[in-house]
Amino acid sequence: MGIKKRDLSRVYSLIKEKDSAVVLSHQNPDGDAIGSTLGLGLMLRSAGLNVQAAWPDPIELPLKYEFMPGKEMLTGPGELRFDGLVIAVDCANAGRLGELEDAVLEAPAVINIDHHPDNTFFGSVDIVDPAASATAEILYKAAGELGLEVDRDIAVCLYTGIVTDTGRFQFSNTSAGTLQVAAELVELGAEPNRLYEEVYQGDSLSYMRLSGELISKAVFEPETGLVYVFMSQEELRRFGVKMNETEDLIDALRTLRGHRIAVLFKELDNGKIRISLRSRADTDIGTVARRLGGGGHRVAAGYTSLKGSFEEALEELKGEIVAP
Ligand SMILES: [Mn+2]
Repeated sequence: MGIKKRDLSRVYSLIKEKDSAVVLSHQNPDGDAIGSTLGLGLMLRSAGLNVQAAWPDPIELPLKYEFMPGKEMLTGPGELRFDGLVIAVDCANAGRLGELEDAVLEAPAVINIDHHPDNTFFGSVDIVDPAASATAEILYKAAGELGLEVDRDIAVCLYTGIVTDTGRFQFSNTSAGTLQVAAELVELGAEPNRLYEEVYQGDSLSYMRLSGELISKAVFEPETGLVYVFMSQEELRRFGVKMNETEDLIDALRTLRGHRIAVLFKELDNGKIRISLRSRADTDIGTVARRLGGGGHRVAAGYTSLKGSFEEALEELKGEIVAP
């Protein structure tokens, strides 16, 4: 499933037609969501549109993404205007837009740009390419056809999106094409080492301590190949860490020899449990996440459990995972 030229030319016309745009992404945005939102926002702003950028509350940027260009476009939910162009990036479905969902679905023109294989095509125009490593990769490839230019700041945003969604070019979604796009972004001014220092050497000491605590209580089950840990609200409070700092926590579990699936159970502030799943290339956990009401990619997926406790959520997950 590639991107259709006809869809790109529809988006091109909409950009020409409108004088304002709101670019939105999903709750708890990761590097690709943030990089795609700000990168596309900057492209549209250079093309002369008035741009607002947002995701569901809390809108504040995680510390390690504070350096991102374009963050001045971020706007609180109450001030967003949905009468111009509305573009959702990196959102598999409208539900991922949280409290912004209704306004988006009622907007006259919604463009949905994404790379999740389970995207629900909720836009008036859908630019969806599951073969792309990141939404940022789609944006870079589509920019020319959309009449948008990529300058240094935009390259920084898009490169950050690709680096984070590919696990620094090491996950199975990294293709030769991904590396070619990354190379072009570096030529445009994205500096790999500087971005590495910002994103991957940007943890707070409290986060590092929390990470150590969680690793020390991680459980490995050789029979199922599961390695998992539960992170509670009490731990976040005790270590003084915000939820939006914990995006990479699951990666700490993935270095274990012999594991098949890494699982992080996070207690949300409303008491529900959010489950992040990562697998090695031969195990499809996207299907598991969809059966449990969530979604994602083959090797990176997630869902929010309807169970009331970690123990029940763990049993529920085990029931869906077939032993190797
Ligand atoms: Mn993404």
